[in-house]
Amino acid sequence: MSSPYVLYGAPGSGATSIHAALTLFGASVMVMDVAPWQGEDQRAKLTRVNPMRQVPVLVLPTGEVTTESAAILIWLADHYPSARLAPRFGDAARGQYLRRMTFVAAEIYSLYWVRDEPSRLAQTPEAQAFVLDRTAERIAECWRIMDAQVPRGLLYLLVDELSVLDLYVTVVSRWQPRRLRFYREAPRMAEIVRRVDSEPRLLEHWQARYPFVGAWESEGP
Ligand SMILES: N[C@@H](CCC(=O)N[C@@H](CS)C(=O)NCC(=O)O)C(=O)O
Repeated sequence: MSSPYVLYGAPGSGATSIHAALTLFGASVMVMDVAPWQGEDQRAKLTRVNPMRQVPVLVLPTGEVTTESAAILIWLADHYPSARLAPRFGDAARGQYLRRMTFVAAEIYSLYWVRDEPSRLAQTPEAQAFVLDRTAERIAECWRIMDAQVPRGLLYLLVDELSVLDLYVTVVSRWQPRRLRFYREAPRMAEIVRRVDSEPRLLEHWQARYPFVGAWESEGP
């Protein structure tokens, strides 16, 4: 039997979308619950595998260490072509797929470096509140722009089939400023993420790693 994937990341982190993909592939995975946003002790647990001391980190069965959520999802979808979780090279939707995966990582996910710890860029509580407010507005603008690019009536973001982009957006859209704001800003994507929330093959995974209770289907700063 081959070694399992080793996935670093606490429930609700970016690792949740990768774990969802691995679940759909039927791959075996060992999870290391590390929450680097909780402080130095947690970050120290990542130094060996990721000099950025962030999650997700995925250690492949070969021992190779991979980081960067979008790259991991793209790599995995290509590695398991029979699961059909991404347009293949040469498919019409491949360009838009790569564009949007990169957009989520670069324009939205990267803002959580400061949102998770606003003191990294702002000293006073007032300045920190300002940073949270401005980044929430920026995230809302990004979702609006992305929503306008989704053709009406599609079952999922790219075509009528689930892809890793849907898993990625479903998880990132649960973070602050959370889903109620997301639903308002991105009504087309709202229907799609709800469809992914209730994907039968993932219900157990969501329940274990990002349960449908608590704050995420609400509004936050
Ligand atoms: N560019 C990275 C960003 C990863 C990231 O920001 N992860 C968050 C958790 S969801 C984290 O580790 N935050 C702790 C920190 O930045 O110190 C990726 O796309 O994987």
